[in-house]
Amino acid sequence: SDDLAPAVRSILDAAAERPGGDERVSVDARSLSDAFADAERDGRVPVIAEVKPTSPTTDGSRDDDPVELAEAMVAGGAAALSVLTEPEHFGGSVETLRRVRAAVDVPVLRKDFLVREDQLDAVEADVVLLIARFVGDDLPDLVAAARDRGFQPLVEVHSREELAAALAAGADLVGVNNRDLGKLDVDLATFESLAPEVPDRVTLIAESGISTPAEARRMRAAGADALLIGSAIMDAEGTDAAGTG
Ligand code: IGP
Repeated sequence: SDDLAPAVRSILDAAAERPGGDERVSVDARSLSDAFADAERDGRVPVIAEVKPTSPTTDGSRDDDPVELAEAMVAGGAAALSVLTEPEHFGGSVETLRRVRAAVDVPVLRKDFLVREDQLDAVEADVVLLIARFVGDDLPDLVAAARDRGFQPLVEVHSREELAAALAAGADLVGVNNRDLGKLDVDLATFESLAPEVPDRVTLIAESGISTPAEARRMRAAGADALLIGSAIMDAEGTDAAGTG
């Protein structure tokens, strides 16, 4: 029914088949909002730096050690990390996330296309991503299931309707993805148009397409509490995590 780029459609089809964990996890999560507050106090823009070995919009794959990259990102000032765990299209794995989380002390987001509650149990993380467009009416249940396990759920939206669904589901951590998963194109105006609709009590993250200090400033000026940056930091090999503002 949903009009998705073929790459995204095949990611989702594979995600629906992916098994969950055998045992229910119970996480002692590192607080994302504390990490953001610490960064602000030190005069750093709160950045979630993403370890993304490859993606449907990237040429080729990087073979840098993800743990070394993650450590460099934290040393460079990243307030938190995001680790892709989707195996087929992003080169991720839950094992990589486990190793990264053991190596750093900042909160780590599990970036994946989770569509079922049991998939939350695959690995411990501090934050889990729930993409409103993909989970549809299951969003409130998945938000609750994530919290029951100790995760901080980050609900990703790209439209006014999805934002309303996220708020109705009780999300207090919302990410606006500037990338349209239907067409895979990026427009920073997406964040600018949705940010004014987000209540102050919600921690608001600008996701995707941020690759220059000017773009980082633009998202901050529009109300971003934090920025989720992948490709630009991967291209800089972790050296630019603190250079965004
Ligand atoms: C990072 P970028 O343009 O800085 O590499 O984007 C992140 O926002 C992007 O990887 C992302 C994503 C997602 C990936 C946002 N939402 C959902 C996979 C699934």
